[in-house]
Amino acid sequence: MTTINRATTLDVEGEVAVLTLDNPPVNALSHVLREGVAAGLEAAVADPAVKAIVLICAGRTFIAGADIKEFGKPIAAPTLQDLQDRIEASGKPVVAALHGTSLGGGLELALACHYRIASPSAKVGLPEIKLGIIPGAGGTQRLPRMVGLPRALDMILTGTPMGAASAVTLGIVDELAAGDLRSEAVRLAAAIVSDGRPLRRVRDETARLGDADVEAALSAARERHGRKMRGFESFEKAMEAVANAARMPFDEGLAREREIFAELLGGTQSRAQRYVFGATRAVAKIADIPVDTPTRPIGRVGIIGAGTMGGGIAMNFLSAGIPMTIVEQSQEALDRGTGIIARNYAASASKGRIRPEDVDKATGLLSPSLEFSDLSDCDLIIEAAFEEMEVKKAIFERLDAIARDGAILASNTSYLDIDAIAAVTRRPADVLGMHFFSPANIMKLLEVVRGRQTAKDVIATAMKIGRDIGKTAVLVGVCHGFVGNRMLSARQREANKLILEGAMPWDVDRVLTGFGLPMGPFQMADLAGLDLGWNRETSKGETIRERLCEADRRGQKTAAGFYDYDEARKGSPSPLVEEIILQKSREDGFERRAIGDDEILERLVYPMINEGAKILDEGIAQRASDIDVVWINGYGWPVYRGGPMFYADTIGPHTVLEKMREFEARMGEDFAPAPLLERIVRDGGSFTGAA
Ligand code: T1G
Repeated sequence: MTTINRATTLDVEGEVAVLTLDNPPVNALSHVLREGVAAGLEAAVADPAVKAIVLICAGRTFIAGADIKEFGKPIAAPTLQDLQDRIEASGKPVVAALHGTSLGGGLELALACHYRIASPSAKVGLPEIKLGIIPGAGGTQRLPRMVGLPRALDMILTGTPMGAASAVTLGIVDELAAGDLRSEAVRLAAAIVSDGRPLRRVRDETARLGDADVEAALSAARERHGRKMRGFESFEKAMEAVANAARMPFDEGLAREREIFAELLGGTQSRAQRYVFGATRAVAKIADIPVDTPTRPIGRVGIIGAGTMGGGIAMNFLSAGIPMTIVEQSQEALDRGTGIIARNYAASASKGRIRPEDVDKATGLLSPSLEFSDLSDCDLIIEAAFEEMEVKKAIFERLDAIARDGAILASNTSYLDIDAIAAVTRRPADVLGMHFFSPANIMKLLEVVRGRQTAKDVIATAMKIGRDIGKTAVLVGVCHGFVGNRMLSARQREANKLILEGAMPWDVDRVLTGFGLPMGPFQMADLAGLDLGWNRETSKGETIRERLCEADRRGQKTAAGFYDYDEARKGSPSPLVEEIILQKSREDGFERRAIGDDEILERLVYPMINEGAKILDEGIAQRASDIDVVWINGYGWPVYRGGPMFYADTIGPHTVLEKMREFEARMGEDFAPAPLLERIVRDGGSFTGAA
C-alpha cells in the first residue's frame, strides 16, 4: 500500500489500482482529498501494470459533497472539475464504489467515472439546492444525459437522494455489490478490462436528450415543485442549468452551470441556507452538558391528554417504535384522541408517506387508558393537558406520587413557568418542558425547556429522544413563551395594533407571506381557532378577536374568522370583519391611516428581532442561531432568509435600531431597543457573525 497523503492511499490488486479516500467525518472533498485523488490517479495512470482504477472511501460514506467549510474562500487546485477531467482522460476504466450517501460533488465525481457500483443501502443525490446553489461540477449536464430531463429536474430541484436500487434502475449506478463493496468493485473493474468494455463518458451520451421537450419538462417541474420553492432564487436557475443540457453542447452547458453556481454561491440566499445548515447542527451543542453525557433509557413513554397536541405528540414516538401509554379523563375523550391518531396515520398512508404495515406496527404500540396509575412504568411522561397552570400543577402532583423513580416528567406547555410546575413535585431535577409545535406529528421543532433545577442527564435525554423521533430539538430557558412564542407575542401585538391603526388583516398577512412565511398572523389565528382561551360567559367584546368569537366567527373550523372560508377552506377578506374593525377603531379613537407594506414588515419583524436580542441577553437561548432554528422549524421562517437574527445581520443591526428608536418616539416603550441591539451597533458587531 502506498500512502499518497494523509487522506489517500493507493493499493494495487492484480491489474486494479484501488484508491482509498479517508477524510472523516463524511469524506467531504476538501483540498487534501482533492490533492490525494489527483496524485493517486496520476500514479495509477502512469503505472503500466495497472489496467483499471477503483475509487472507494473509508468510513461511513462515499464523498458526501464539496467541503461546505471551504465555500466563500478561493478554491485551491486541483478543483473537482480538474479531477473529473483527469478521470475522463485517464485512458483506463475508473470505477466509483459507492456506499453511504454519495451527494453533491461526490456523486458528480462518480458520474465522471466510467462505471459505478454501489452497496444496496447506498443513496445518491444532488442536494445543492438545499444550500441555495446548484450542482457546480457537471451534475446539471451529466444527470440529464443519464436519466432524461424530467427525472434530473426532480432530483436537482428537490435535492432528495435516491436509493441504490432506483439508481440502478435509472442507469445512474451499473450494479449493486452482492458482498464486500471493495472486492466487488475490484471484480467489476477487472471484468471491464477482460471484457474490453468501452471507456464510456457520460458527457458523450445524448440519446435521452435528443428529442426532449424542454418546455414541457420545465412546466411540469414548475407544476410539481414551484409552490414549495416559492421565493428561492436557486429554483429557476437550476431549471435553466438543467434545460441547457438539452439546449447546448456539454462544455457550453458546463460553463453556464459554473456561472450560475458562482452567482448563487455569492448571494444572500445561499449564505443564509449554508448558515442554517451549520445552525441546525449547532443546536445539539450545550455549553455545560458534554455530548457524551449518559442519557436515561426510554423504553416506554406516557402522554397525559389525548387532544390534538397529545395525539400528535404520541404519533412521533409510535412512528419511532417506542411503546406509548396515553391517558385521558373520559372514555369519550380517549376515543376521540385515538381516533385522531388513527385518522392522521390513515391520511399519511393514503399519501404514501407511510406503509400500511408500518401503521399497524405503530398503532400496535399504543395503550390507551383511563387510569393515571398506568403511567407508573413509563420512563418519560409528557403532560399535554389544558394550558392552565393550576391544571398542570394538579397533574404534576399526581404524577409525583405514581411515576417511577428516575422517570422524566415533561410538560408540553407553550408558555408557562416550568419552575413553578417542578416546585409542586419532590423531584424538580426530573422535570422540564418539551414544547412541541402544532401539528405535533409534522412540525420539526421541539423546544426543550430547561428548569432551574433540571438535571443535566435529563436535558441530554430529552435532546436525544427529540432527535430520535425526528425533531430539531433546541434547548431554551424559562420565561413566558420561551423563545418562539415570546417573539411571536411581540409580532402579534403589533399585528393587532396595525389593523386598528389603518391596515386590514389581509394587508398584514399579504406582507408576511410575501416576505416568505407560509401564512400571516391572522391566517394563523384562523387556522388555530380564535376561541383558544375564549369564554362566552366572560367575553366583553374588548378585542376584535372577542367580537369575532361572539359573532361565532371562530376561525376555519366555523368557515369564518378574520376571513370567510369556502368549502375548500380558501379564505377571502370579509366585509363584515372590515366593518367590525372600523367600528372598533372608531370606538378606540384611532384616526385610521394608510400604512405602507414597509412599515407593516418593520413593525412585525423588528420587534421580534428586538425580543430575540433580549432573549440572548437573558440567556434564554444559547446562541442567535438557535433562535433562527426555532423560527425556521417552528413557524416556517423562509430558510433562504436564515432566520430573524441572521436577517437582522443582513439588513444591518443599525437599520433595526434606527427604526426601533423612531417607532419608540412615535409609539412608546413597546419599541424600546434591547441593550444587546444597542451594544452590537455601538461595537459594529452582529448577532450571528455569519451574514
Ligand atoms: N462539508 C463539510 N462538512 C460536512 C459536510 C460537507 N459537505 N456534510 C456534513 N458535514 C459535517 C457536518 O457539519 C457535521 O460536522 C458532520 O459532517 C456530520 O454531519 C460541487 C458544491 C452527509 C447526510 O449538501 O446532508 O457538493 O457538526 O451531523 O446526520 O456541486 O451531513 O460534527 O462538526 O449532518 O449523518 C453537497 C450535506 C455539498 C451534504 C450526513 N453535499 N451533508 O448526515 O451527519 S455542495 C451536501 C449532509 C457540493 C458540488 C457542490 C449530511 C450527511 P460536525 P451530520 P448525518
